[in-house]
Amino acid sequence: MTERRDDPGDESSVATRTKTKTRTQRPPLYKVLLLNDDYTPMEFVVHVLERFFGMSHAQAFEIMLTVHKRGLAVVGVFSFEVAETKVAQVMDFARRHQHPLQCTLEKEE
Ligand code: TYC
Repeated sequence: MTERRDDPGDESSVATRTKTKTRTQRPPLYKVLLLNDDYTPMEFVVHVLERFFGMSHAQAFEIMLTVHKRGLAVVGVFSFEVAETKVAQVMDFARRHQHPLQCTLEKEE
């Protein structure tokens, strides 16, 4: 006699039933970090934060001071494409004005 694994009366069919696990897939996010240096003027950094990160003057000034005092700060969290674009825009703008300002991205855990 042939054993039928899909026979509902057969105990083995219960154990082999597939459970579908639904996991919500979040797209990875990236922090954009601004780094301190000794040469970039404070007003230039404030302008960068207003121009590329849509901050108010007060907000931009506060973040600039955080970077100045602590060495770095997260200035925004974005998708990879947006984060990469922000970094490129800041680095290009700083380079064109001959300031050594550094901006980088880091994947969020
Ligand atoms: N440390 C700079 C100064 O004293 C100011 C500064 C702030 C530079 C933030 C870079 O990301 C920076 N002129």
